[in-house]
This record gives sequence, C-alpha cells and structure tokens, in this order.
Amino acid sequence: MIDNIKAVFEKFETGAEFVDAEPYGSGHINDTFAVRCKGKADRFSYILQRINSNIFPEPKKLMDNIVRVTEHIRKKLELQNAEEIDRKVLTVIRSINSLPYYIDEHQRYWRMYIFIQNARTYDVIESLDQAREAAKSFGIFQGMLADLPGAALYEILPGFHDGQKRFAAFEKAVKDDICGRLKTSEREIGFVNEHKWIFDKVSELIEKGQVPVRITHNDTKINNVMLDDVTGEGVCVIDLDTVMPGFALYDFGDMVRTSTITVAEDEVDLSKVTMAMDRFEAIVSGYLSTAGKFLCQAEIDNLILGGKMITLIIGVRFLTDFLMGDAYFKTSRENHNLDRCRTQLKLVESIEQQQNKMQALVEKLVK
Ligand code: ADP
Ligand code: GN1
Ligand code: MG
Repeated sequence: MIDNIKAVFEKFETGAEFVDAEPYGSGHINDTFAVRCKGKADRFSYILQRINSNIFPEPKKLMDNIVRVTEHIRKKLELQNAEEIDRKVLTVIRSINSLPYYIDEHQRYWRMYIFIQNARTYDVIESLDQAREAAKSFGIFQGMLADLPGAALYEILPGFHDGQKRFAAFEKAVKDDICGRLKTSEREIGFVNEHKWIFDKVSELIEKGQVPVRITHNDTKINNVMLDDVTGEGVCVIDLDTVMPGFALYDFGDMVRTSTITVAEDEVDLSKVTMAMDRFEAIVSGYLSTAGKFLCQAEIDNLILGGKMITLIIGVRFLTDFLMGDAYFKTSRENHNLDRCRTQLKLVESIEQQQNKMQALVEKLVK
C-alpha cells in the first residue's frame, strides 16, 4: 500500500512536494502514515489516513462530523486569540476536489491532517502529570462542543457504547464459537456473565434520564491526546472518528481504563495490572478542573461506574473479537485480543477492590 501513498498524497491540496512516508502510530483501526515533504524532510508534515471502511461504513458522514467539530473548535480558539491554533485542533486538508477526503480507484477513503509538531502521544502513560493533562484536555474538548450549532452529529457507530448490544454480540459469539476458541476463554466468559449488572446499571441511569446526552469523544484512550514535548501540557485531542452524542461517563471511563494502569493495554503479566490510586486522583482532578463546571451531580456520582463500565465493555469487545477470529481490532500476535481482554477484566477487578477509596477520593476532590 505504501507504494501508492505518493499518488494519494498528491490528490490533496497542499502545495508541498512529497518526499516519503511511513506507517505511523499504534491505533487499532485506521491505516495511518506520516508524510515528509521537500524542504522540511527532517520532520513529518502530514498525517495521511485510510479510513477503515469495514468499521466506518459511512465515511462521508464521518468526515462531515469531523469538519463540523474541528471548525467549531477552531472558531472558538480564534475568538480566544489562541496561539498556534494548528497545533490545538486537527486541520483537515481538502482534496483537489475541495472535499475533506479522497476516494481512490478501489473506493477506499483517505483523509489528511496537518502533522502536529513538537508533541506526541503515549501508549502507556509515564507520569501523573501526563494523566492530569490528558484528562484536562478531554474535559476542555467536551466543553468546547457543548454549544455546537446545527443538527445533532451523525451517530457514526450506533450503539457504540451500548452495553446491552455489546453483551448480546458477545453471547452470540459464544454460542456460535466459529473458531473453536471457547475452551481457551472459559474463565473470561464467566467473568463477563457475572458482571453484566454493570451494563444494566448504566442502562438504567440512561433510561431514567439521570445523565444528559452530550457531544463526547467516545475514544479517550491515552494515545488519542497529544502532549507537548517540552511542557508536557495537553496540546490536541485527536482521533475524532467517534465524536458523536454520548455520555460524559464514557469519556471519563476510558481515561480510567487507559490512564490508571502503568502497563500496556495488552500486558500479559496480570500481576502488573492494577488501578493506581495516584493516577486516578490525577485524572479526576484534571477532568474536574475543566469539566467540573458543566457536569451534573449524577455524572460526578457515577464517574467510577463509568470507569468500570468502559473497561468492561472494551474487555467484552476484545473477547468477542477473539471468539470471532480477530475481525475488528488489528492484532499483531496470537491470542492478542484474548490478552487485551484479560488485562481489561483484571482492571475491572482492581477497580472493584478499590472502589470505596476511589469514591472517597472523588468526594474529597469535589468539595
Ligand atoms: P486510530 O483510529 O487507528 O487510532 P489515530 O487517528 O488515533 O488512528 O492515529 C494514530 C496515531 O497517529 C495517533 O495515536 C498519533 O500518534 C498519530 N497522529 C494522528 N493524528 C496526528 C496528527 N494530526 N499529528 C501527529 N500525529 C498524529
Ligand atoms: C480502538 O482507534 P483506536 O485504536 O484509538 C477502538 C476503541 C477501543 C480501542 C481499544 C472505532 O481505538 O473503541 O476502545 O481501540 N475504536 C473503534 O484500544 O472501535
Ligand atoms: Mg487512535
């Protein structure tokens, strides 16, 4: 695929000359390339991505959402007289047909962004400050989108964080067992069945209208926020594919999932997978410092439930994908999705064990 990257790059309006490109990042969904251009060959200038159309069947709607979201944030930053706006919000590069994407001869969708300089993402968080900064950035992001004008954003992946729907898909995968993998995951299947009540509890909150629908990011894992190389501050929230109506609990939940462990999402030594209280404190205080002004009491009361629920749902999705033959998430080793699932389930267990202390901490920080 790398062979035709130059040709694809040239379908975008940049005024720059292509030098080379390489696969980039560790996202599980899209194919991402970083592009170098003439005159600036010592660094990357653009991020070029092939949108995964197996997962996103409506890329035009997806890009429509992203354009609306990024333009709205850009306007706000301009009104604030912010500096370095191209580092603080993704800049969508138009194609030579003035579209925010390019469709190649195989009907594959491509998009391009300015490469954000002097900042990077982390797959595993390295310090408390990083956790706090990431959480602050996601809170600011939600706040900026609270007054997005016009119609609701497209629900690009309907039921993305719907526990009931994910549980039903999991049950079907167990029943069908198309790869004969049931026997290697019996314990995990048992754990999920015993914890389905977590999904029920969140469904109840939503059905009773206790938590408001907001525009949320829905994929707030730590490598979807760029942190400044020098100051360590949050620079830009990226990976906007799943920005759509959702609940604040989901965004906070994925911060708990990815920023309170000190190892990778696919760590195989489960003794290393624990919820670190100091990191939890950093994300709660970071998130409340920016989102605290708009969150309602029920959202604050259920932050920990959000953490448990998102960690469980992603564990369930990894397990379902494992049972179905690794069709959704990119994998790079045998049993990769099972390993990822085990890490998530271990983290759910660790949250359960420390829940009272976590709750006391939230209450202390809210005061
Ligand atoms: P995926 O949906 O597959 O996770 P992402 O949009 O998150 O794809 O991109 C993958 C990685 O590429 C990110 O984790 C980040 O490191 C890098 N990346 C994405 N967009 C940019 C950008 N505009 N500037 C610099 N790096 C970026
Ligand atoms: C995927 O795109 P990426 O790698 O940031 C996934 C998330 C999962 C995450 C698990 C569209 O996120 O929902 O939580 O992997 N994105 C999609 O690491 O399914
Ligand atoms: Mg990503």
